[in-house]
Amino acid sequence: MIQNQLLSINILILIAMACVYTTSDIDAKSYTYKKVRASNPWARATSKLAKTGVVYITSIHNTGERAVKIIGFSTNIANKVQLHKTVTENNITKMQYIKSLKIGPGKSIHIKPGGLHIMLMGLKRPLKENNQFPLIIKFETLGNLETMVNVKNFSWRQKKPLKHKHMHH
Ligand SMILES: [Cu+2]
Repeated sequence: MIQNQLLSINILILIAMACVYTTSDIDAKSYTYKKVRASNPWARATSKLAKTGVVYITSIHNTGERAVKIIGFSTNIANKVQLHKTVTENNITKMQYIKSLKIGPGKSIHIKPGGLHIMLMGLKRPLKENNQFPLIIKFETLGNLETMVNVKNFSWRQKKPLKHKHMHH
């Protein structure tokens, strides 16, 4: 009886350790303000002379019952920040400026490679791997969601960053 209990406690500890390991391993942080949650803001590392940079946010989720509207971004690392969409027309790929973006109640948007991106223009310093910088997401009426962006070394040639196997329990 006592042995059984000890055994189950051991298993619980193992499960708890596995959870801590997997969550810290992904290094994806979430930032919440009122009814909006931004998960995993990250930027691609740039060269020393780069004047532009790109930020992605894996998801921005609206947990509320009303639509919210993103009306802009701000950061202290660049002179200007804009939301862009990559569009291909007649074999020409262009970037389109998206002035505002609505997120319906219970819905999410994804700012990820190949679709939307947040463009940093007039970079004040290069984006170095493993560094962080602040990025504010401005919402109409709601206010500002403050996040920290992780700079990652991501090249288009390499496939998706390696992911460790997820533990099921
Ligand atoms: Cu762009």
